[in-house]
Amino acid sequence: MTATVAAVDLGATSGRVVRAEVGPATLRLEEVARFENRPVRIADGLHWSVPSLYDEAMRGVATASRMPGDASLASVAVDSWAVDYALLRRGSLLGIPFSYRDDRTARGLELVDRVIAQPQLYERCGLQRMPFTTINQLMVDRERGLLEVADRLLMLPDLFGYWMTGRMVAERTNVSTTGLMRLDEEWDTELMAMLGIPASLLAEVVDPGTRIGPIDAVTRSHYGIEGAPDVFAVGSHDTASAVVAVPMEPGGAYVSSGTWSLVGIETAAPIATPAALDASFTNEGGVDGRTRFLKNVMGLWILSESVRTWQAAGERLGLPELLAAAAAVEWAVPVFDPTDDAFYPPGDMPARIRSWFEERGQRPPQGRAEVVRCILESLAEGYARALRDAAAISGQAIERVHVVGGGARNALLCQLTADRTGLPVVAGPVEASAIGNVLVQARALGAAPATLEELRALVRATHELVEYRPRAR
Ligand code: LFR
Repeated sequence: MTATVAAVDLGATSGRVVRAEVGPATLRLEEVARFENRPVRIADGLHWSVPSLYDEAMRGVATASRMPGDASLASVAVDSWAVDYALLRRGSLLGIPFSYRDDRTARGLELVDRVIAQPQLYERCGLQRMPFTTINQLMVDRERGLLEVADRLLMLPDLFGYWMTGRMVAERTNVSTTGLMRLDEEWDTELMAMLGIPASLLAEVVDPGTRIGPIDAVTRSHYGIEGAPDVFAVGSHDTASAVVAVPMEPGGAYVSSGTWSLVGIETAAPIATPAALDASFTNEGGVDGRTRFLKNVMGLWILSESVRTWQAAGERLGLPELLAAAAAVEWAVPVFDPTDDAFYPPGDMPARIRSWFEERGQRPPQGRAEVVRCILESLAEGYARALRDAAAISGQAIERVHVVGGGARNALLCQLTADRTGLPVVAGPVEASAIGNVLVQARALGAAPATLEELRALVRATHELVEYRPRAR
């Protein structure tokens, strides 16, 4: 038996809808819609264009439901980047959800720090200190009086689930990125009381694989969705879904490489020790109760913002040409720390890279090719350091590194990662989040194998993977 399902996978720069056929030995995907995700800047800051993203997603689902094939579309699930949320009152959206790149998060961090010190917070939620974490954002909402009017908080995939079905839930892997969930995976209502965030905002927590309900008739008829697909919760945090689709075996580590690079391993339980805190490691909830023990390393965002800056200034070379030029750089380039907060906000990355070196009395890279090479070498070195730390802190040996997501297409980055880690790198699949999304739906429908190990074996058997061997240095 196979199941036909659709994944809505929203990334910080683009979204897509994928239709898939999944069975015990089948995993076939077809992209049916792709759309840009462009944040809007208005008077009070940077927001996601949530209604247009929803509209694009629903049109894609309609296309997926109307495609020729033997089976009708059985179900749909949404995954997206983490931490961002909507506030509602009596079912209506209150304002336009903010983007995590909005600079109000700096104020939020300050407000949280006044209430609880970082080591105590880490013991509770086990998250790396990042400006965008939901609790920081909520403290700004609280200061602005918004929490007095809101009666519900929904993470963005849960908002879409609510709009499709009328049911409000809080999917567990995504909730684990809020700072409001304890390591034992219960809402941290005590912390919320300390911060002045009302616990009444919270929805019922559900696990990946939970059926939320059918897409309602009004939505189906408005968008022309055929049949009556069910909506499922999956690993609605895109990285949780991506990790499901990492074709790894014991000894495998991953780099989920897109806008961000999430570098780490899967562990049976959280590791919120002082060593993990010192190394800035995060413990996020994985599918099937696993822990994603990983570090956020800024990612290809630094490269895409650089290209954007150059193109705005009239540069004609596109990314493929810039990467080819960077691959031809045969001399050593300096490396910067890609986890530095300086690279977090949107803006002129080449200028920030230059200042990073100048402030340290070092010679910055010169010209486009060297800058691109420097970004990729710095990311690869950041991955190598994070993986060394992950192995040392967890005691889990790492023998192989899997690169999934868009970065798996970047041959130079994969090769440099092999060189700097001294480990073989296996690249692919590129669409890991969408694959993890459809696998968890198909499993809930009884069409895909039961364990994560078997799901990963299915990915290995059905996808072409590229291996990079470390070169002598
Ligand atoms: C990747 C990701 C990361 C999260 C960041 C912000 O798309 O979901 O895991 O830390 O975006 O939400």
